[in-house]
Amino acid sequence: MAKKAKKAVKAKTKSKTKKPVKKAAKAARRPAPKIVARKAATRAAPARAKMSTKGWGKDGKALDGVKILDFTHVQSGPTCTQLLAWFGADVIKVERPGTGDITRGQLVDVPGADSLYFTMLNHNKRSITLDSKSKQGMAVLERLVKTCDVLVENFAPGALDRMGLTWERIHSWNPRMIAASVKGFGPGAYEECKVYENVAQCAGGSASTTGFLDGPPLVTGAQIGDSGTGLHLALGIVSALYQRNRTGRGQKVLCAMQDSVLNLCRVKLRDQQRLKAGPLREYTQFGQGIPFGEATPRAGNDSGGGQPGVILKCKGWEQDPNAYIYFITQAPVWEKICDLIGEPGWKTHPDYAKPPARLPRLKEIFGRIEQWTMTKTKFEVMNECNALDIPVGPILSMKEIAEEPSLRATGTVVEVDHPTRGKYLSVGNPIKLSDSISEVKRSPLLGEHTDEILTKVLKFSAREIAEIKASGATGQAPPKAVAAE
Ligand code: CAO
Repeated sequence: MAKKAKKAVKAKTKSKTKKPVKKAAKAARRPAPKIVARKAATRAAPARAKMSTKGWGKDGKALDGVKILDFTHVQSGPTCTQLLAWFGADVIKVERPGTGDITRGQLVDVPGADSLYFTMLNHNKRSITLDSKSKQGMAVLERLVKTCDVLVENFAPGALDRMGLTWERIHSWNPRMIAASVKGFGPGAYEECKVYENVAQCAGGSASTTGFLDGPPLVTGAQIGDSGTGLHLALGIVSALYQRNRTGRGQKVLCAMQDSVLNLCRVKLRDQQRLKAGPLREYTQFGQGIPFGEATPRAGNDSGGGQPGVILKCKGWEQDPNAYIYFITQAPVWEKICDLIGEPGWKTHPDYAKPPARLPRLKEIFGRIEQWTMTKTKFEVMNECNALDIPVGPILSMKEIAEEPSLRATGTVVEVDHPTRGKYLSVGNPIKLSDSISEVKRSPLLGEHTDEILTKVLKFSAREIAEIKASGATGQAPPKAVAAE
């Protein structure tokens, strides 16, 4: 691709030199910024491929041909490389012989089988076992670096350097290599710290703004520190691949977990600055007359968009902990809400008709709406409100999500078969491309593809492979290959 891009740039430069002298002189008289802009546009234009004649979804995958040296473990890095694998990249997961990714053996539910923690984060990858700290192991790594397009890692700060894989070394072995890292913090006071999910949630501003005003800070169940950072990193990698098409060289990509969490909490930094202009009127505490402090407060279940919203009980709440619905009193549909709950008088009453008048009465208003929602199941509320464009959100349990037919139909929830653990549910690719269809393939067994990678990807000879194995660099003999489903 880069070759094609170079050719295209060359061709354009060539045709320019052939232009008549008159035109060139005229061009030279134009204001400088225009010329600069035109030059930049020419330089940035990627080579255009001929349009495919194959049907949608039948011409390979978005990242076909991209090889990833996947040096990731636990959750943040594996989320990123799993996404890239779903888009067609060949992801080669390098694991320590014997144990592999530590999550293989964490939170085990089927003795002897890889945990769901591991299997649900490592679909569509191949696994090679390699002791990167041995001489032969490093020789294999060198070949991997020279063969792959991207190296992704989320070791503790400095671990890659200690292994001998400094950026300078990687870049000298393969100047096209993109080296992507997840770290807990960016450069600064905390850069040496090891970081896990909840540490990032706390340091990124999520915990201080989550929970109720009268309670302690709370972490959220969504793994915004790990999976959230993996998502950010994947975008960085794809962008670097795109830039490489033009520049021909790789670059470093860094995502700090603190930064990624903060990026997802940007509305809270928005509110921090709005505090200077006075109290945050859309927060429940404003209507309750509770003064604001110096920092963005915990907002309970208030909506971040400025429309009053709360979680209300629905029919069956006494037995079912998830018989609740999120209800937003969005201004444009206020009159429909009044009719629906049997309070048509509120449409014109000065205490209820306009949003500012409602603010000090939200407790009473939502109490009245809840009297109505408690007479219906959350799905009945959803149906009745949606018919009127009133935004509501049923609180779905993981059980309900696992059984939801529409999520199965779109491949967002998939059933996967695994040779040692049997069938299990997983979350498929949440990003749908119409011309790059994702299939979810089971995660690899530890070292399952060691031989295949040494032979077919890295092209080591039989004698070299025997030497590598004899040195112990790949650990014990890999398990018998198991037929892919
Ligand atoms: N062969 C030989 N050694 C290997 C190896 C291999 N194939 N793979 C890893 N190792 C070594 C590393 O080189 C490192 O050795 P040194 O400490 O001697 O440099 C060692 O294994 C441990 O790596 P680590 O420090 O990354 O692992 P840890 O369990 O101590 O820390 C974690 C885990 C996640 C806290 C840390 O990796 C980290 O902070 N990562 C960045 C942030 C991150 O991704 N956090 C999210 C984790 S998910 O919640």
